[in-house]
Amino acid sequence: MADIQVGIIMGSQSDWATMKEAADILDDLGVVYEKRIVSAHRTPDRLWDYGRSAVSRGLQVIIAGAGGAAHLPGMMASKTRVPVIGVPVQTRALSGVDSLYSIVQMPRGFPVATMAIGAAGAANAGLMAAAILALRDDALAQRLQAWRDALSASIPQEPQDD
Ligand code: RP5
Repeated sequence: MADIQVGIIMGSQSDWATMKEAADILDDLGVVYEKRIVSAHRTPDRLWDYGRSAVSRGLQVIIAGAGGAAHLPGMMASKTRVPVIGVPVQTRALSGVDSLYSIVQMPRGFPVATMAIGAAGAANAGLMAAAILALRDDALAQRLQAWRDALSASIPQEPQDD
């Protein structure tokens, strides 16, 4: 079995509908990943173990999604030097602005590459992870370029009536 390149982690089962957007992109591009529920608040020991072992397990990028008091991406970034891409999950109460603010404003020294709120952010996290891996993987770089070209080609010149 191929080595796992990307870890997709999320604070709750309820985040999966959003984070699946990242997984779908990685599936499309042939990137090997794992998906785990790792909550900063409900399973802090799991978070610690995941971060402590990320380098030795060969993970190259971690995509971390959480909503509300979204401390998972930042805490993971504090625990491992593996690059962390943060996805603010959209919340009902505050529309995900709470998630965004919880993730984006990291203190100097421990960055999280923060994406947009919600599904688009999760999809872009998958693309960003692939772009990082593609720096050292020519075949993946070609697949990513083809994916981008296909998206561009799918955009019509003129808007249509609904
Ligand atoms: C966060 O709390 C999770 O990331 C999730 O977005 C949010 C709500 O979790 P549930 O109450 O739906 O499990 O930790």
